[in-house]
Amino acid sequence: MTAGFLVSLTAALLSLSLSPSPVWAATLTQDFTVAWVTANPDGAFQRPTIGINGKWPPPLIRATVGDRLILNVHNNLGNASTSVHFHGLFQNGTNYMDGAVGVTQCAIPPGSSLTYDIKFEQPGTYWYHAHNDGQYPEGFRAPVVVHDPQGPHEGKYDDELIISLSDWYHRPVQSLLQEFISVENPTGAEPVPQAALLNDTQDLQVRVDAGKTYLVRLVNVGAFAAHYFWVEGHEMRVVEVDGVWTQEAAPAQRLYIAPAQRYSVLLTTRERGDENFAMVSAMDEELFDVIPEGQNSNVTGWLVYDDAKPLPRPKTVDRLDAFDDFDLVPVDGLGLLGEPDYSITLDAKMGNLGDGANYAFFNDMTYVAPKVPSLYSALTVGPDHAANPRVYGTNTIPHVLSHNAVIQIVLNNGDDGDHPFHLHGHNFQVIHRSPPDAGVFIEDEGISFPPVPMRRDTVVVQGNGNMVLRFRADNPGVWLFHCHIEWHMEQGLVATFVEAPAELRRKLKDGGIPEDHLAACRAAGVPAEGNAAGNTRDVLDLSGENRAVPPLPEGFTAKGYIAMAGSCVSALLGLASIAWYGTMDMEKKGAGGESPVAED
Ligand SMILES: *[C@@H]1O[C@H](CO)[C@@H](O)[C@H](O)[C@H]1NC(C)=O
Ligand SMILES: *[C@@H]1O[C@H](CO)[C@@H](O)[C@H](O)[C@H]1NC(C)=O
Ligand SMILES: *[C@@H]1O[C@H](CO)[C@@H](O)[C@H](O)[C@H]1NC(C)=O
Ligand SMILES: *[C@@H]1O[C@H](CO)[C@@H](O)[C@H](O)[C@H]1NC(C)=O
Ligand SMILES: [Cu+2]
Repeated sequence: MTAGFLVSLTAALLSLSLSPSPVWAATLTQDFTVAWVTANPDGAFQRPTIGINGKWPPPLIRATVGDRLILNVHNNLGNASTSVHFHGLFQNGTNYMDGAVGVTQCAIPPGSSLTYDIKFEQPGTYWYHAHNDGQYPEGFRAPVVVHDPQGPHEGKYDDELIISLSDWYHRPVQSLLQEFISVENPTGAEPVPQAALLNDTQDLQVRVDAGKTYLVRLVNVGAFAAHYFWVEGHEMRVVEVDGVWTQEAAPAQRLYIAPAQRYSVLLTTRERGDENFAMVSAMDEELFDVIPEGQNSNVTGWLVYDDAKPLPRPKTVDRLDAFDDFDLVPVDGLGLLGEPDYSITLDAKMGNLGDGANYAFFNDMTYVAPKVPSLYSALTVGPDHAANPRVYGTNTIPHVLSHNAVIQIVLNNGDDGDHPFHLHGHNFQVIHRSPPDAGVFIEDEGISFPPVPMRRDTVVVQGNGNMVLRFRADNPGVWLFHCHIEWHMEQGLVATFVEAPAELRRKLKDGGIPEDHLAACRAAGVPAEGNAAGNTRDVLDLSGENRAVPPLPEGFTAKGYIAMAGSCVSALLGLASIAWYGTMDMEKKGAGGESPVAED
């Protein structure tokens, strides 16, 4: 077992305090030296993996509400920059600790260090991961548990178990990315993981006692695959979803957990402990374009009542169905937010740009990180300009939100794949979610929203379906909204919400950015002021900003690329041949539409 670090239950102290200003019950200090190690969690392949302090998996972090963690991160990777994001923590007033490279900080270059000051103000199940360059599937991710001595389900369980689910790749992310976002992969088929892991192993044996109730915290720390999770012979009653305590739900046989999602469930063991039970995590194979030969998308673990008894093989399930989280009711009873002050429609789709590679788009725009982290732009372009989306750059897909406004996101998924969308700095009410293939959201009398909607920070929109989310813009900061499939994130399925920039400036005293964060920018040669292009004089002049690859030539279709990729045996496809093919296609078809994104 990896040594996590444990904090004594000090929240009682906190709740006794009458002071309105936060009193950090306990302050932990932890050093993370981030470096390559080798690991072989599926027993099939030794691979370089990102470890912490010489070990993999990285340590689980446990704290109690009210604790604070000073995390000193030293980048000893040698060949990669890094960062740490605490997924699901709102970072209220500490936007610069959010860890998103290009948004709230510069990447920590090799040889540099940076300190995160993390305040655990929310109870629940979270995780931390690198937030740079598609890096976390290299192994830099682990669960975070924030205990809640006053939690609504205290006393209902005897013990707690934490289990991560993940997918595992044998090849390094950077080489997978090179092949993935490439003219040779015009359809954008995602890299398929080699294995599934339960708690970073394929031999998980969870010792339990008969006749007890466990709070089981499940967190998907994977890159791509959603998992069906079940325990044979046992039911699960959901009580937490993404850090939100819910009323105890009806017993579920099976959960569907997409990357970045968390559930806590109550699981009561059997009265007689004379048998062991298989626990299965099955990656959703519908997400995979190809299933490589020899692929086993399932991983089995066991609830072990008796070491002397055999570990049974799991039974085959004919149809994988799962618990529907839509009707979960938060214990706090927070009602449906009223009519939105601002509604953002995001039409998501995948398509090709002029280099023939496949990208992801919101409203025909693909995300490209700015030269200056967006938060630093918000703080340095001057109060008037900070509210102008333009200064954050064309390809950051910026939306400026007014303080305390009710924001609605209508997400129309024009792609046939599912996408787990995540919002930093908030959770949102999921007020509508269509079945697959429902098309775009159309508001009419037929649709009613739940009075107390389920709230979470990562939610799956179905293929060619839609969903509607609401939240209050009560956390000034710059927050990403993105698909949590790491491959899609790298394809640009990301938007930037600049929330209450004026209040943000006021809230972060003295400019707010810690000196070591700015030092990381200097060490990396990244500008830390001005607009998205690093222009400090005329912040409305974006010349030189990072832009996406230009669109396909007019009239050119993705089919052309697919045909081309199929017919060209040579891997040496230069731009010349692309231009040639594009011209041919145009002559045949005449001028096409205006959309920079080709339909497929
Ligand atoms: C960095 O080094 C590691 C360990 O040797 C290697 O696995 C990885 O592919 C390297 N990454 C790049 C981008 O070169
Ligand atoms: C899963 O791994 C973590 C350490 O990473 C450990 O603390 C935890 O107890 C493990 N869970 C189970 C059920 O063994
Ligand atoms: C994984 O589990 C599912 C559900 O039982 C089953 O349909 C599938 O065949 C399993 N895959 C393998 C490789 O055993
Ligand atoms: C952030 O803190 C303010 C109080 O300072 C509070 O009103 C607001 O609801 C908080 N927002 C979130 C998302 O926690
Ligand atoms: Cu996605």
